Amino acid sequence: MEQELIEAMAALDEDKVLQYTQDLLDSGATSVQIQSYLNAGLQKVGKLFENGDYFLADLIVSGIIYRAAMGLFCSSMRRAGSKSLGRIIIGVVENDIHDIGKDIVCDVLISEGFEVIDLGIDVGSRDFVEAVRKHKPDVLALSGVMNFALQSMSDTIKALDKEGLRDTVAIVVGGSSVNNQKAEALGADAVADDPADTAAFCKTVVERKRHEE
Ligand code: B12
Repeated sequence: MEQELIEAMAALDEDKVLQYTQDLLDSGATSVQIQSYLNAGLQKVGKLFENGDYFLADLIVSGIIYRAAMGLFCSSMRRAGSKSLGRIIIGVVENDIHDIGKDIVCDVLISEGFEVIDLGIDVGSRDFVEAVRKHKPDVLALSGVMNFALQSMSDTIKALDKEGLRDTVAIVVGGSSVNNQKAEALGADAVADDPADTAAFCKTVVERKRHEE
């Protein structure tokens, strides 16, 4: 059924994507597994777009279908009531509007018990700086998918440095624009492509801070 889900996502067949996602959930597949199949389908959509077989409208539809499928299991991840583990600010960096990955990271962090302040998409360095100054988060999470997102991430980290705020917050970067090497060059504290890794990093930061207090 995995391959069928990948192909249905690539073919932008919403009914089938929802049906296979539900079938996989019923048969005990984890949300992480299902996400990996949906992502593989999106990789194919990206390739079809690159080759000129798909157009912008198809990318838009792929995003809508992906979110609909995620809706089948993400809502159950939300956790209410318990005390916040720590505060995270997250946003998609300037000029980039791809927010599906960022939203998955948000859902996982919230389900793990963090307070998440989501600044949304196309967030400029000045807005990140103001948000860090105002909310004093434990972690700032920067998301970027486009190649040029690296420049926006770099601008944001430099702006925090200039304002004397860089050392007040741990920075994790993610999204398909970054890897370990690029994150190091940016001056980020960590890179993660897996939302669970992000949550683990945030927990380490918060525990270390509590220890030092
Ligand atoms: C859906 C989609 C769109 C949708 C986005 C809808 C939305 N609301 O997000 C729309 C239609 C808006 C869109 C627009 C464009 N897109 Co587009 N899009 C895609 C597509 C098909 C899927 C992206 C996606 O959502 N992937 C799934 C998510 C779950 O993956 P993810 O973002 O990487 O997130 C995961 C991890 O990276 C990580 N993560 C993400 N964020 C963070 C943050 C932190 C802190 C951490 C720790 C982890 C983390 O966790 C997530 C879960 O595992 C990709 C193709 C592809 N295969 O990636 C092209 C793609 C990204 N798009 C592309 C392009 C070119 C464009 C446009 C320029 C098209 C155009 N001509 O206008 C515009 C750009 C608009 C802009 N300025 O941003 C190119 C990018 C090329 C590049 N690398 O620079 C791609 C690769 C397609 C291609 N092969 O050509 N797109």
